[in-house]
Amino acid sequence: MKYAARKPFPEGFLWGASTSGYQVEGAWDEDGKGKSIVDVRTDFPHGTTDYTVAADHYHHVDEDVALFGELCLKAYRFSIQWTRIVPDGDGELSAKGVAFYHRLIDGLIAQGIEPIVTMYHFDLPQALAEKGGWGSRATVDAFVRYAEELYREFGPKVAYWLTINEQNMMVLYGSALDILDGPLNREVSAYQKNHHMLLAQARAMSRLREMVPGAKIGPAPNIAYVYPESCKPDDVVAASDFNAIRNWLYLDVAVHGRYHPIAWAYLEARGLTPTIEPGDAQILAAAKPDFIGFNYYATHTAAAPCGAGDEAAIEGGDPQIFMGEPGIFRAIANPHLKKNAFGWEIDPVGFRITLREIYERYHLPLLVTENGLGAFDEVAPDGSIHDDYRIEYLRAHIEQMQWAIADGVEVMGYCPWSAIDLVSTHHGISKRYGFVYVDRGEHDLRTLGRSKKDSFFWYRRLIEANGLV
Ligand code: BGP
Repeated sequence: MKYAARKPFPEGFLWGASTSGYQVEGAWDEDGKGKSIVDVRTDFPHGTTDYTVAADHYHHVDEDVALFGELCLKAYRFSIQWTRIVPDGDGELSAKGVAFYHRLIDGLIAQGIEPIVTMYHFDLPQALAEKGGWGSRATVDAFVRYAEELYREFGPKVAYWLTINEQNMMVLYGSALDILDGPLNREVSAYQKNHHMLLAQARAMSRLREMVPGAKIGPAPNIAYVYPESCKPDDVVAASDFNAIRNWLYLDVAVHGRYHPIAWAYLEARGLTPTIEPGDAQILAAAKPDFIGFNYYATHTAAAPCGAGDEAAIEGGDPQIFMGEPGIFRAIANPHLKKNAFGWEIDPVGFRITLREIYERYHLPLLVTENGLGAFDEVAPDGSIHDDYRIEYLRAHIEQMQWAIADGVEVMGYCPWSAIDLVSTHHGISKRYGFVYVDRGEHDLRTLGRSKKDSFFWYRRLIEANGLV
């Protein structure tokens, strides 16, 4: 639909920015922090850096929060590292780890920035992975206990909580990136682990209700609408199947407490249905999110499977993301979309479509927890960073989000990835997303100094105007 005029963003809209603990903090073994599965990873693609220093946010926290204040952020979405709070995942708490996040949260609040806490962002404690990881129900109990500790400590200060970042990406591609259980526990199916994570999420949502009345909580999957390659009915079925497997499986359980029928049929056909124990259905049904958080980077396009080579990845795209599945769908490069420097498609209109689809299905307010452009930024001789490509990307997506608001979609906030440069999941530090530049290379740590990119000043003006200017 085309409208004559845009609707303004609502008052109190949460203009924010995102990071995750292990990608930004560094100090991976300081002050009693335990190791997580990402800390012990060694096989980095393209010879990129590990996460030991990252953006060294742990040692720059006051400076970074001051920059976020200067950026006029209304919200900051970050993750707490489980291993900073409970070093071995289910034992003693670390007082120093707890103190670090109090310092961060207090700093944000002093700047008038709403903290939005992700409880879990790919960083399972290694000690738990060694005891069975997400394949074991003991990890569900450990997660719930960790969540309770977070609510007890930070509940009085934090109004918005996110359970698990990109659970669907962990299940679909986690073994390729070692972000599910690390290289361990591969004998347990990813869908059994998924079921355990869904239980952990449901119990954590229910405990927040009891422990911090008034606080709000939601899931944070990566949702990308899947287009059919053509109007050929078989292509439409393939797209619908992949939508169910990739997107709705996760949100249906989070919101309705039951598995999506097509996703369940897929699990049955593949012999992948999880063991569901007595009481699980009640746990899932009892939990209700207040909002849906989701990460959006680009849509997908699917064609009917053709029997051979369905699993081939799109050439030039990210193999972990643009892969088909035999008998289900073939991944297609969308000829109508541009690509970024890493072969990822760029689809702002797909953002509007994705917002509309989620809202139509679930009728809950939406919080965009990630969206952004990874690029090779260059520092000019005078120290400035002219990232006009990032401004263009964000502007186009914000514009489409505003059209979604005109469509009647309730959007409560937008937290692009990332507040500050950090170590990317796929491409190290060279693939930058931040409004704030961090002076370091893949293996040369340089000064780790901070500087503001052009997008910093642009985003600040936008926030001050409560929308596009
Ligand atoms: C999401 C993750 C983030 C972040 C982002 C960008 O999947 O939640 O942690 O890494 O993708 O991906 P990349 O860093 O690979 O460009």
